[in-house]
Amino acid sequence: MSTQTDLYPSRDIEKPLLIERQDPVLYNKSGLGPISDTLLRQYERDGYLLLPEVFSRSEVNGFLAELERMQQDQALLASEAAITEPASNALRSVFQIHRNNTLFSQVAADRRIADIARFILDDEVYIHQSRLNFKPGFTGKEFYWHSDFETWHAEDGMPRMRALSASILLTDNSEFNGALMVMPGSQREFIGCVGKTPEDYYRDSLKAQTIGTPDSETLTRFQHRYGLRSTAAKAGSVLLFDCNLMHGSNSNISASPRSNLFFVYNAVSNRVVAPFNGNKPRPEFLATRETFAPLLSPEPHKKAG
Ligand code: 6CS
Ligand code: FE
Repeated sequence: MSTQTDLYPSRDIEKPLLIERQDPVLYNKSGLGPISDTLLRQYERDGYLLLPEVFSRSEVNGFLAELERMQQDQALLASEAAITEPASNALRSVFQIHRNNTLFSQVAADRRIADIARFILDDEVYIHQSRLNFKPGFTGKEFYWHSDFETWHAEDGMPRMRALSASILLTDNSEFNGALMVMPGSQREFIGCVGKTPEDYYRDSLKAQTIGTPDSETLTRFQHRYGLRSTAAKAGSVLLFDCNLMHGSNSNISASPRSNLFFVYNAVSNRVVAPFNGNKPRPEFLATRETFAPLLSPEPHKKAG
């Protein structure tokens, strides 16, 4: 167990907990960011922001070509970073694409996203986790309701809520193919979840998660309090969302894949420590620890002096 005080206890608790967030959502409130203050305040209020068509059609086509190449890459498919669906051999996710793939490592550092992450978190950033989610037509299964931070805190030792995810849509995400659903505003409360983490739980959780997901009673209260929203959008759009936003997505029984890139930006001051669930750390392909390196930022826009 980490020697740091645990502000957000979960897993090894007797009943579900509700804890008020102890950290800002928007760390830099100067209003002088790479996007408008209105959008930043919307992010602060809702815990997410959808930026339509940030990447062009031709950029997206390049990403899709790379995705298809990866699906044929036998060495990659045999590696631990490739996760298949729970009941089939269909590819569900490939992790650590910011290190294993030249094109996607460039996307991770692309200033259209990284600059916003640096501003919101008011720090230099590094990639805590990256993945390509395929959610293929017919076979792509759901992601149950969860807060990412709950897992990164308990299983990876991320101390504070000072991280955000950017999901880059490679296909149109719609109501039919399992677009992400969110509870706007839910980032302001942390739900401690009951259930001890089994060792090497990631082998199961990356296919279908149960431990670290909230109980139905608390989720019901959350849905009544915050409501549900779909984040359906066109390919090339970017969804930014806070690490503690409650979210999930349905199975894809349509014929159209829902494929997205996913990069987690964490503040360098918020590097992971020992996991708060007391288990050994998860492997590097899921959570950057040994290979920590700040993303190169050209000319820092940071505070003067
Ligand atoms: O275990 C994890 O780190 C991952 N699991 C989920 C369901 N979402 C966030 C993260 O990629
Ligand atoms: Fe998630």
